[in-house]
Amino acid sequence: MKIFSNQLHHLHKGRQEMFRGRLVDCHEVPQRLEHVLSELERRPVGELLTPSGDLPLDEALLRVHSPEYLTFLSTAWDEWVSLSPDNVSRDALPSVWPLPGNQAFRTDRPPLNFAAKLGQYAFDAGTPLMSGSWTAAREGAACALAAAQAVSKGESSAVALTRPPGHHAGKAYMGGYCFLNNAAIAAQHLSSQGLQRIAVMDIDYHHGNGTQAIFDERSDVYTVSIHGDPQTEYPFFLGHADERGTGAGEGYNLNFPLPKGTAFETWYDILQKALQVIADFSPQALVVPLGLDTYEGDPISGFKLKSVHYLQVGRALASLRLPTVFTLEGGYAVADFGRNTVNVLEGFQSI
Ligand code: Q9C
Ligand code: ZN
Repeated sequence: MKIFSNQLHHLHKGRQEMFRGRLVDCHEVPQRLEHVLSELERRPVGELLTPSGDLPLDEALLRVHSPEYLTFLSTAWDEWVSLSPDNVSRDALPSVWPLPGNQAFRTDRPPLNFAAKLGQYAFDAGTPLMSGSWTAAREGAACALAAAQAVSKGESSAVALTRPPGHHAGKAYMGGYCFLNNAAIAAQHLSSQGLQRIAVMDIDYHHGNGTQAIFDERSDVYTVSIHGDPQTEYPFFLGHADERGTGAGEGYNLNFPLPKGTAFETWYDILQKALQVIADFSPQALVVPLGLDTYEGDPISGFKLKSVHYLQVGRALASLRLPTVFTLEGGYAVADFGRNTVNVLEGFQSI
């Protein structure tokens, strides 16, 4: 198993996020990844690598994200600082949005104001953009691309230790601590290399809205997600069971919303069901957006999985016997994050 990471993830270190009505310290912190790396030193489950510098990253990003959005991300920090020199020590957070639907705000006249642009490209106020966000997100995406490339060249599995995470990011929007959709970049790379059926099994606590939306109209990438019911859980506005895909993609998305408070036994039954659906699709490869915020100790989530259960989760994923790419998503019980992550990988490797 090849494991890709990059120390440049440290460049993304948001200060505060809007959370339950006030600004709180960010949950998505650099130490998360350091805990995974030190656990991997204790329990090596694969070969630790840094993505090579000559990956076709720009093409890979443009196959998933819009050019306007990528230009926005790559210039946002400079634009923010150009508004006021004081902004150097402040993160950018959106505060105004063009509410969609019959409210009829215009989106045909792209704003020049930076706060308005941020509202155009971000769907929440929980995702601070700071000086290093673009570089860190880009290098994280490079890990996802490198992992997908390794698998498409014959490696049986590869892991991208991505930070910031990615599964909430859409074609042209950021949110949920995510900027670039690493799992979609990996899946799209496998598709571009000629695979005709790819499955995505998202096991983060939160619905993988970005990945679902990116592949919504496609029948060659089957997106499946198990998550907290969006009626009560973030991201609220997507992730219901009746979302089965659109047009040619109809029948190729499946959501399993579960109530907050769900414990392992119920969650695991649903995982088995989801994996059977994936097996019936007979995919040629699997992408797993791996969130560990299903953990009982997670400060912002509501499932009740225990550390030991993640070994079993890894074994269940491996039972599909598919070439597999993991991307790292949520998980905010920072001190236990390394153990939980490596438990999945060790369980996966034991099959
Ligand atoms: N402002 C991932 O696990 N919570 N993202 C915001 C409302 C956002 C989680 C609360 C949770 C995002 C990758
Ligand atoms: Zn999550």
